[in-house]
Amino acid sequence: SKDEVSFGNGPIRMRTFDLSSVTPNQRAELLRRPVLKSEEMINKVKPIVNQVRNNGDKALLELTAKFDKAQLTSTVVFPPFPPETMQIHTDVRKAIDIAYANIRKFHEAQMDRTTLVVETMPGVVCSRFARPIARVGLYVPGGTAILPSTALMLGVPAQVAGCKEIVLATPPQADGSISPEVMYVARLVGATAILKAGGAQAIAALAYGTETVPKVDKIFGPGNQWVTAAKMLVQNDTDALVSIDMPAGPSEVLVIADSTANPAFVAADLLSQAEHGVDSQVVLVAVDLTAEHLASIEKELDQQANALDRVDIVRESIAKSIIVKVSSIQEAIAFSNDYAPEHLILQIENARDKIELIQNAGSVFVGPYTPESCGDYASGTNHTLPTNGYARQFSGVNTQAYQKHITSQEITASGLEGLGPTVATLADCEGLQAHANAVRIRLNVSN
Ligand code: HSO
Ligand code: ZN
Repeated sequence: SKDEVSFGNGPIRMRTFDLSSVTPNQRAELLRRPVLKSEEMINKVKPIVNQVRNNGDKALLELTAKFDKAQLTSTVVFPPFPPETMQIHTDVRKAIDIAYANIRKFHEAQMDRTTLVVETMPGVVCSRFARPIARVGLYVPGGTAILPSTALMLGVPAQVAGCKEIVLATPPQADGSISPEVMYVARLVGATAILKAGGAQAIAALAYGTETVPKVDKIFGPGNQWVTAAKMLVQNDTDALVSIDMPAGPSEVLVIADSTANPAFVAADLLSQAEHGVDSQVVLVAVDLTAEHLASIEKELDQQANALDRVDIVRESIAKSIIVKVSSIQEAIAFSNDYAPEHLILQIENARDKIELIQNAGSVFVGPYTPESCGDYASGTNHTLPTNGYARQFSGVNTQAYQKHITSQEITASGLEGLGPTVATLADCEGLQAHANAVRIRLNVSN
């Protein structure tokens, strides 16, 4: 099966399948993601979430000592943040500033500033307008990499949408500090509080609030299985009254490459996703490639992988990754649409013309000079995207995810004369007399 692989010390290579010779069951197997065991995880996080919910800051401090090895006396930091907590290298600051500007530009353009006004019948005017979600929580994972980029991706749309409270949660180092790059971004995006906590305990604190942690209305951001399970749990608790951006799973890329693809570029893109974690999902769909072309991609993959600091992670994720051979672009895109990848990279001839065929993907990277890394950091698009096949029904994080829409209607006396009988008839039909009365009482007055 697709999951049975070993991680020896041999060449770092993917397993190859020819789509023309697999059975429908095998094809379904190739499209499958690792099982997330969400129910089991939700049961595991429940005690942690309840602990924070019942004991607030005390529980949060205990859990942070236990899981992050940090002995804190307080778990929240409010602005202004001390300058020494934001000291970063000049080159990094300049890079963050450029990324911020691009992300901001793209996310400002996404904001819904319109008021929709539609007269559905004479004298019956319906409208719709957006308002920011007042209080948002942004979860920036810790783990094997520090992620100021995720702080940007979650914080910029919150700032642009006009959210009043922006609480950024991230696990502290053992010394109790937060990475200065993340702190710098927190200030840039106007975070109103930093929560020094991670995992399910951070999600619980954001959902319910504590003595010091402000409660939020919606929680955004990626995370491990604990974080995801906690988000799903609190979302279903009407006492918490909180929503979430989307369910998250391990990060993914699907690259479609044809005979025009540069083997080194293809290999580099596969590896950029593979280095995220041992559970990263990496798929190469090879469109009618010669054996030599495929061999040079595999050679590049092995060579580039061995030169990476994170070679051990890559060895594991690449061993679980697959090459799928197909004979046409149509077949390739059909497979990709069924897979619904978080990231889709098109290293094919006339890539732009093929976009209209794409039905399911979080974000698309078009042509040979568009590596996923650019979207991960700085092109302007968001990198918090649906994984696990959820690109079928979810969009990535975007500015409108920080807004909600209100509808409104205004009806004139003569408008009600036109519409009222319809409403009264439907109310009678449902046996809801008071509804019908609310119309008839007005029609009687105006007559
Ligand atoms: N590729 C990740 C985002 C990221 N990459 C952050 C680098 N830093 C999301 O799938
Ligand atoms: Zn990445």
